[in-house]
Amino acid sequence: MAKIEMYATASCPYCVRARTLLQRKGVSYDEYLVDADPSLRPTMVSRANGRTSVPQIFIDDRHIGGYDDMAALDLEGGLDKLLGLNT
Ligand SMILES: N[C@@H](CCC(=O)N[C@@H](CS)C(=O)NCC(=O)O)C(=O)O
Repeated sequence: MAKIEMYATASCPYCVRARTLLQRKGVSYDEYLVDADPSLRPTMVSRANGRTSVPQIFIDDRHIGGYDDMAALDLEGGLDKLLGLNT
């Protein structure tokens, strides 16, 4: 099972979309809420190569990007492979 991490805020629309996509895939993920704990934000920005928007998503420590990046990867057929799904 891939290790999936998402930095997010509780209610941002792109975070909601990212949660929905990951839930639709049936995978579990660790979520770090940077609005609840702002001390997480510098780590997010560093790991995301300077990107400051939420969400920022990582699969097995590989930076995927935001929701749009993850959705594009899904459309290309690459997301399931990274998630370890056999479809
Ligand atoms: N294209 C990005 C857009 C993300 C985005 O605009 N997130 C907003 C919150 S919903 C944000 O973080 N805005 C503040 C910023 O860009 O620093 C994605 O798909 O994740």
